Amino acid sequence: MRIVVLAGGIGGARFLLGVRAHAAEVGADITAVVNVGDDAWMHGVRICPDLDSVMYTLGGAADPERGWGRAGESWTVKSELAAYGAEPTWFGLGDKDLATHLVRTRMLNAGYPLSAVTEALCARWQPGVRLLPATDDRLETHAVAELPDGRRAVHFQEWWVRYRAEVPTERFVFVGAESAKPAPGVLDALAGADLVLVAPSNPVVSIAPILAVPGLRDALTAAAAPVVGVSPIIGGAPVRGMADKCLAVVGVPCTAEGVGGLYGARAEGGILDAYLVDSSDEGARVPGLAVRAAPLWMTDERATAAMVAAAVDLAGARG
Ligand code: FO1
Repeated sequence: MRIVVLAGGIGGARFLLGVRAHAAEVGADITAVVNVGDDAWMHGVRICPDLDSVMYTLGGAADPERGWGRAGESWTVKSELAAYGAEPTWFGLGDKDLATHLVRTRMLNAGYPLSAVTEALCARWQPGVRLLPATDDRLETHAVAELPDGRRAVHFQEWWVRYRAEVPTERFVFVGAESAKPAPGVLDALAGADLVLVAPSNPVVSIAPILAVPGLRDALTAAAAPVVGVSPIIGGAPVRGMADKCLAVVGVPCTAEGVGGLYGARAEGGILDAYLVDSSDEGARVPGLAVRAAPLWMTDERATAAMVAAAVDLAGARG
């Protein structure tokens, strides 16, 4: 069985732990198509937060509380940079994490595409799933917001980390999306999938930038496989992160139904065939979608694997 997962960072990584556990039981292989909209150049290195969160989490090296960066991290370089007044001082660049960015930057500068760089980094971490960036091209999420120095576009990382999404924000722009191409393997993975899962990631700044890659959304809607979404909102609140603030920017209610409606039913021009909501959202309805309630708290790998089994079952039931 071939499972393809569209995923962002922290929530996507936790979800993929469960997908991997479920796949081990049923003998499936997994391809994760991961968001690159968070990616940024900082201090001269290329940082890929969502790819790294997935790689470190599945490689057993992620800091469990933060969900990003490495366990047992130190911040010597960060404090030395600050001593020089080298901006951005607001970004948490860890010493161990920096090695990943240095290797990535050296390979990118040598001409390797991001997908090849990711494969090389994964040789060390052995995540147990194939990790593909949504695109090898530059696609960055920027936010148009009212900042202390006026209204302007700011990179997602600054919006998210420096301003904590607490500035009046007009919209998100996926810079470079119009000329980006799906990374090698992405379209084939979608075409050959037996099941596609949309992880409980931030629908606005993690899933939408994946779908913004020209050709990717069409490949998803044309896929023979059932497409099942997992709600990132439980009882009207995001499980973690700031999906509520992101949904407000695009005018979507912060509810399981709101996100289901944002994704939409494939039969009606959307991307999903079915949608898993938390037990507390039992009774949620999304036009054109088969909706089922199941416990969605990813408290541990077993709980998440049970979620995945429910999604697989729902996909089959739909078929
Ligand atoms: N998130 C923060 O809230 N503060 C940070 O200082 C921070 C540093 C950081 C460094 C490397 C990395 O891969 C991720 C990092 N993140 C940080 C998370 C990052 O902002 C992600 O884009 C968000 O978590 C959204 O997925």
